[in-house]
Amino acid sequence: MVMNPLNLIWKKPTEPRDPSTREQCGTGSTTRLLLVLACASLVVLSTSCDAPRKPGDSATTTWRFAIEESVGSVQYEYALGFKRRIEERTQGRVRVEIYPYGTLGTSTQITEQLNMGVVQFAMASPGSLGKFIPELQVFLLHFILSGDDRVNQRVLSHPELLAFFNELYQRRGLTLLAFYGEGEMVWTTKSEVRTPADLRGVKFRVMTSPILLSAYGAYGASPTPLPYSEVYSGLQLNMIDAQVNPIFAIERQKFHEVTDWLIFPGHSHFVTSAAANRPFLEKLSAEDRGLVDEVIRELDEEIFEVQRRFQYERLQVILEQSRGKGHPLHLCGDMRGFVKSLGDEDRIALIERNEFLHLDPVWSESERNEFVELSRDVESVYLSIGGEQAKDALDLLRRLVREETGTHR
Ligand code: 6CS
Repeated sequence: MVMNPLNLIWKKPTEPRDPSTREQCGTGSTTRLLLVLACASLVVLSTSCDAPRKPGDSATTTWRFAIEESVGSVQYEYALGFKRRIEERTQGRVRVEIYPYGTLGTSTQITEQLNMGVVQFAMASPGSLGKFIPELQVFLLHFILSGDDRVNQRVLSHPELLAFFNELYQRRGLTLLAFYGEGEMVWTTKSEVRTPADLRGVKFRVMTSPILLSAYGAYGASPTPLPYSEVYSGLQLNMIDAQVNPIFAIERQKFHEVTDWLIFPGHSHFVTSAAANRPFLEKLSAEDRGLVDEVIRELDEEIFEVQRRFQYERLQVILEQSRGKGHPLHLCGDMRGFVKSLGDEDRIALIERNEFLHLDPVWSESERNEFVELSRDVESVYLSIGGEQAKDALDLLRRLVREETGTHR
């Protein structure tokens, strides 16, 4: 294997100095050494498992799939769906091993490993991969995607969008397989937020992409990049005051235990991508390549339904847990998009039969508009730091949202 340390823009690892540099710098020299050793052993294993097969040979090949989330997450369900189908359809000739978050390092380190071929498949979210493919940060702009999840699903799986971004992935030694949504982004905070004035000075944890710093900076907050694994303790120790993630992630990571408010700004959706190591994919047989494409196509609808079910189920868990522990969460904001995205039965159960759901206050249109106005300035930041094709990416995304809004399939 060629050790080609990312033709991503790569920084020499240094010791962490402050929380804002941690994700890029890794988690300290000992951990880094352990990670390198772990990766090296994966490479050795990978070489021995992937020896060419002769007729009648029963040797199996292992494909490694790293995800940025823990067991029980949307990404885990996606990787599991991939694993089940691939193993079944190759009758065991190919084994898929899933590496949940924490087993191979931070999101940035997972991307490095994908680029080097240590893992063959991985999830790569714009919030972290956007540092290396700046155009991807278009998905981090607020009030850009539709409030309707089905529209977003059609946009994210649109062949034109995939072809546009795949070119950018390919330049980085990766192949883009799919984009998909993981749900509306929700804030958990320690105090009530109704207008940007309430965010002044709030240490708001964001993923590491520069545009997120601008987006939350524009609202008056003090954005603080931190790896996912450090968010809970950061909130607990008051190093940060707030964070943003979809409902299922808040429940999985238990952020609701260390915050008091659950706020629905209705401003963005969590978008991620499934990607493969480019040379690995190019060397696959036509049969296996076709199989990967077939499975990825099937997962588009399956993962949409999974994330939709998780929205309701996990919000219910959060509400019950916070009530049961005598730590009732306050809810506020604008839940229209969130509610619209639920399945019919879940919507009725959430709104009509839910004794725990009290959205108070509901943001007024003018309160919400204050955020909309401030987010406009971030667009020009994106155009200046979003890479050579930032404008093309933004125009394309806007056009597809417009077109798909009028389409019913
Ligand atoms: O906030 C984060 O860092 C993470 N959030 C989700 C929902 N997925 C992966 C990502 O690293």
